[in-house]
Amino acid sequence: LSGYEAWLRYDKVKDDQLAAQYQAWTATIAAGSYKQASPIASAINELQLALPKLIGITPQVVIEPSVKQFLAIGVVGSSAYLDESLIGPMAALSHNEGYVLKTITKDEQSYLAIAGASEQAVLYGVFHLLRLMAQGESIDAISLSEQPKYNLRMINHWDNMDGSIERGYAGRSIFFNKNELLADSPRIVDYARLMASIGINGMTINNVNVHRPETFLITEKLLPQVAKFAAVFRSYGIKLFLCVNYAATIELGEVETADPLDARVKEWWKQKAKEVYAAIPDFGGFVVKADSENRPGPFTYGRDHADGANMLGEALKPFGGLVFWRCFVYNCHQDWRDRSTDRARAAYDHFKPLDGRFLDNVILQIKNGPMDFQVREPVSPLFGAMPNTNAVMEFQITQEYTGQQRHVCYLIPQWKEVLEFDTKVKGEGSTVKEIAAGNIHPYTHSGITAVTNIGDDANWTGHHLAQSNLYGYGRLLWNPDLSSEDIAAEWARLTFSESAVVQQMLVDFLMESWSIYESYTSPLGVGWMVTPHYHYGPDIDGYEYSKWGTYHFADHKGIGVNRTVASGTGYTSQYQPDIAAVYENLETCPDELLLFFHHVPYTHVLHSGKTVIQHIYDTHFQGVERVEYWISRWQQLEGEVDAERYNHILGRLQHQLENSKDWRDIINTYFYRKSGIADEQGRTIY
Ligand code: BDP
Repeated sequence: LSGYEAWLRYDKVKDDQLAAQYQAWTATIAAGSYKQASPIASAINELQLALPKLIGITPQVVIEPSVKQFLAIGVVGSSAYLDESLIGPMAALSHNEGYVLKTITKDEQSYLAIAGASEQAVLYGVFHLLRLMAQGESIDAISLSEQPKYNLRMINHWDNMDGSIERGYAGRSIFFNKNELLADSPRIVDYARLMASIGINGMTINNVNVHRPETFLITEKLLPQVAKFAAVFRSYGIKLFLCVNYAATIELGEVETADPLDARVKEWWKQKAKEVYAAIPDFGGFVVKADSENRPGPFTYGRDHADGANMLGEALKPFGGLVFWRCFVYNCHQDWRDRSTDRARAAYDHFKPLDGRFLDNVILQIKNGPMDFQVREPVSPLFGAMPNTNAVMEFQITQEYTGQQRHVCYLIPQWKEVLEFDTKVKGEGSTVKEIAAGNIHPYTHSGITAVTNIGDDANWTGHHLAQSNLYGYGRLLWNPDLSSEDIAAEWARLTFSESAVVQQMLVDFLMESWSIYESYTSPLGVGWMVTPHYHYGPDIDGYEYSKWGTYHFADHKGIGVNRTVASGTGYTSQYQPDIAAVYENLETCPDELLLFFHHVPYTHVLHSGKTVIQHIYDTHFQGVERVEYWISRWQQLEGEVDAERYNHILGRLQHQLENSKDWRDIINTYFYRKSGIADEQGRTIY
């Protein structure tokens, strides 16, 4: 199989009894009247697509069912079957995206009700039902209700209009090619289906680095085409957003300045917003990368981020639009000889003083760590530090620094660690999970966003197993209390096969994969050591003497970045005192982040009992061995998984093995030569 259907395969139900049960409930669908191209229409399409595959029937869609057993779908209260008194008082239905699945018997008729608080919620309910069926769950006597934890559940694409994707590892853009918009591509609908099935409700389609061609997306030249994407998304409950160039006024040659306090600039954006909303009445808003990595911003005019963001916020406000203002702001032109500045501090130093100055429809978009999506980083101290400013957390699904979809790296456990982190900003229990839900500070808008990992490869994500990150991302945003294992198991079942052996193998492998990748790449939280710009494969000093601020400070005595208040950059002080104390102190700093916070000799003994140098050697040898082990486990599945996917994955695993050997040998050799300390076990180091 190509993998194109991803987790919406709807494999035939093999158990006859179950199939009969599903048929009885779904052969007739009471849907009332509904509009074409609405989420309800999408829900019905999905049922019509799925049921023939799952159970070999084509359902009948009716307004008034005369049969004794059926499926009733719709917004709560929209028909007699979905009356609130029958559904019962369900808290979920007080959330606009909440839904109920319930079997009801009334006047000699039995039906399975999928009642949503909105049309979009009904669509989510239908996907839920199909997920249950695809997993072989009984749907007799069902009674469940669901609502999402986060209101903003976003996906960011880093797609360029020439069709390339910044940090894309799965082919080219599905939205753009040669500066044209692929608005009629059938792939857009399938993509919207995949996203809606995991609850995504907002999406940017273009890169945060907005150059001239993409600036035209907000002009009359391209808006009609953009509106076509928005129409597809709308029918799946997804709002379309665009990334804009902060200096679009200049880029389009319409006003010669981008000063946010200049009346002409303000007026230009107000008109622009009008124009955009005329084309797309439910347009979501703008995402902006300003004064970051050579992108223009308000600094040029001596203004700050609040001035810049609010200027756009004001323009969008009359239409209910939002501004996501990214906090990935640091000096990327620093002089490496002057290492007194610390890139990790930058976001907090720039934004914290601005708390309370941003408009209500402005949301700060904060990367999960203070650096840049490394395999291991502490949680950004900025998240939760601004009680009076809306915020979303930004994750990276695309595996820029985690193996570029050639290596397996299941990221759900990493994101869960971030979400469970207790910032203590308002005492115990101030976890990232609750802050992002707006439960700690009374945000008007909050949630989670992430840079996605798809392209036009047949299987969407390059590596088949990388689909699990996309699936898991959506599931986690709906319910962050799901375990990483459960998400992996659900995904494996839906995507691969009902074989318990296959599922178990996939779950176990996925669960270990992040740790495996970490073990043969840069050690103990220090990060980087990758080929500059490309960010794949080992290059230990690749960034060490460059302007990007990403250093490890290895010399013949030791390694690590001293970020303490006592003798380092003072970064630790950006955390609440309790947490700062844990990181500040060598005794309490967790091993996995040791080199992020401290510079230590190679002979420093970790909590694990090993020296730093021996830890480096051991993990690097083990990492490669663990890849070998998982290849042998995968090979046991030959014949259990379709040949196409089996071979594709095997090929990628072998590539991962070769590359992990490079990492092992280059890292071990480097540290052996720097330190002159031999491996206790006398293994080969070059
Ligand atoms: C870095 C990427 C770069 C992005 C930047 C960003 O290397 O391509 O433009 O993040 O988030 O991780 O803006």
